[in-house]
Amino acid sequence: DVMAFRTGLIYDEQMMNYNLLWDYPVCSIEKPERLSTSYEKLKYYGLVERCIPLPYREAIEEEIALVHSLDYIEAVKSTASMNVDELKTFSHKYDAVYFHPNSYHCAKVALGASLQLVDAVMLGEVQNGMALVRPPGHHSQKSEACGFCIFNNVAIAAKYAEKTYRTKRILIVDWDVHHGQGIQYIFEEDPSVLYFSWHRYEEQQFWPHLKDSDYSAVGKGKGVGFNINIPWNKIGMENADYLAAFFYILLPMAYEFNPELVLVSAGFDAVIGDPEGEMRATPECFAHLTHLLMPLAKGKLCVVLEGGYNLRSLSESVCMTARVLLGDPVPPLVGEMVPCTSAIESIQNARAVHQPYWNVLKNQDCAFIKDPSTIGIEEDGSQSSTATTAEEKEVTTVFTVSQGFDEFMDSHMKKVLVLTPRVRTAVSGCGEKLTILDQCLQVEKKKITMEEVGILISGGDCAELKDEYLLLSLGKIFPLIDKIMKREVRNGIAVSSTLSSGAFAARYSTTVRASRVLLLLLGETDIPTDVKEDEKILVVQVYGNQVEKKQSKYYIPISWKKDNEWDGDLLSSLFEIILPLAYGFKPELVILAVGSNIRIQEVTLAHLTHFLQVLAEGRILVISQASDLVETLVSSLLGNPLAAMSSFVLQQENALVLVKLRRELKQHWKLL
Ligand code: X5A
Ligand code: ZN
Repeated sequence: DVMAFRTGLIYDEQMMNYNLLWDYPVCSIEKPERLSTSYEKLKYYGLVERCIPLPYREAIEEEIALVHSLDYIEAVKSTASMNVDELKTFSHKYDAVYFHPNSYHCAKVALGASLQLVDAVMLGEVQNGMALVRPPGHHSQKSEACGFCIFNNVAIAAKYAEKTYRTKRILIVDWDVHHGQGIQYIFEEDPSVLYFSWHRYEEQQFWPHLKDSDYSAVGKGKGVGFNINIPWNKIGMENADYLAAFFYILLPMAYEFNPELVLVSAGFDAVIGDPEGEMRATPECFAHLTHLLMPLAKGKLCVVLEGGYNLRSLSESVCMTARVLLGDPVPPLVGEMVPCTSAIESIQNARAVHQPYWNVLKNQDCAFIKDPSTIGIEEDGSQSSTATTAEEKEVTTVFTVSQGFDEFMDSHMKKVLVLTPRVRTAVSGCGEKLTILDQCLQVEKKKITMEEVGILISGGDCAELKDEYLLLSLGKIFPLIDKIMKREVRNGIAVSSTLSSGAFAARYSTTVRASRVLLLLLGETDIPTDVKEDEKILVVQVYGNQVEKKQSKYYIPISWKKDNEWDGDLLSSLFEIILPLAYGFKPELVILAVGSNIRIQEVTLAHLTHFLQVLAEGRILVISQASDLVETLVSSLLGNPLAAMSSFVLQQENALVLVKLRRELKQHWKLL
């Protein structure tokens, strides 16, 4: 299996050889066990042996100098021969950082490891990878250590990639719970690096207490628009809040930016149990975030450790991230998926302040929210069901003190344990012999009778049943659904001459243990009324011609006003409507039915297929009306890296369709 060995892992015990030598409470949480525990957990889950071990190296001065001043480098170098008193004095010149005689060496190894990872990914030796390093980097600045950070590993990695590989656009995603102000300062005037950070802020009450961490810091000079801050003004942010930030801000902007490399400043201190963050994301949230970043930059993704101070939360989250890098299915998120009022306010304000710089935001609803108490109240004064308040969240605390954190984690991690079917992709009757089909399981078709299908759709409006092609298609589709629902295969694909087979497939799925099915149809076809009304089936139909269709809770038509080249529009609707809706609906199976005469590119369909695999533990059935799309769709189902989209625009007329739809959907659905 080619894909099993695609993820590089860098770790070296050397980076454990420094620690705090005096009493300094703000720094006591940054300890060597952060690395060893993470690595042990990776071994425990059998993930280390599935990765390609990459050798570390020490960074050289020239590389450190890509970001830091020579004076600062000299100063750090001099710490190697200091005694404890000198180290203490030196450390206290900076904010929340400590030095040890071995710090300089470890900082060079941490940076060297990050650069090795960039090399391996850029040279195609691995598809993606993770560097488990300490000290972390994102707070350190040109001439300053800060917040446990000495050299800015990720910022230097970006400069290094630009210099070595002539990379023109790099996205840095900083999902650490602290603001990587160091990275912001280094790139704030640089349009070649898009920096995204969310962070605990509490209206500047939280460390490092900077006005620069607010959403208003959008970059300067040529770099204006290329710095995205999402300040969290409340603690207790949950999975839904983080996902909302990805769907409504990061993903649309990242697609428009079209990076050639993605670097993650991967702190795991936004996870439940972390003493610094006091947030409540669960480890599998990072599986989702990782999966959502993989379509960018042709899959060139480097994850570099930053913070994370609860050893259990840290190590479980590291494992979740590594698993998804390796291509494993993404575990489901448990609990209600509703972002809180305060998170929505921050996200909305970040959208508003960035609206002038990004086309994807141009024709959307992006008003500033000045008074948080008005969120969720419609213009007519009615209360919308969108948000819970942070106070409401307090009530739904995920674990109780009496139960204890470890017990909570034990039972939680059991709940999100996902089996990986041995076979990834099954195909049935996909026509021509493509070599890529050799990597798939070929499934025999079944003979399906009119009667068997007739019971799935009631009433006499089933003229299509007389269509022998429909029965032939369903003969290919039903066995695939059986295999997917029995966990014998992860996903499947069939060619069907008729798009309406999607509706029958969805209905059939509900008879074989799929309690909820998301049916996404691309193209024009009539959907039987009882499928539209079936609350087990959420139907989203996206099509190019302007036929008005009546929307209901479980049937959502998205009809583009401008019906040519709706690639960007489709992905925008995916980020801002379909995925948020689906996360709330929690399907156990996704069916994607792709019509033959839709005006979108193959590469866009590959991206769509990747994103839909974030749902339902990757259980997806693709039905394609056109057989020439099979190769691209199968490749995406197999988890292969995706080509970049040639352009990404949300057309003005279609942005208005989304705005209107989102307003209407608010009546029935949350997370919107
Ligand atoms: C890398 C990181 C946190 C520093 C906190 C200081 N640093 N109070 O998470
Ligand atoms: Zn942090």
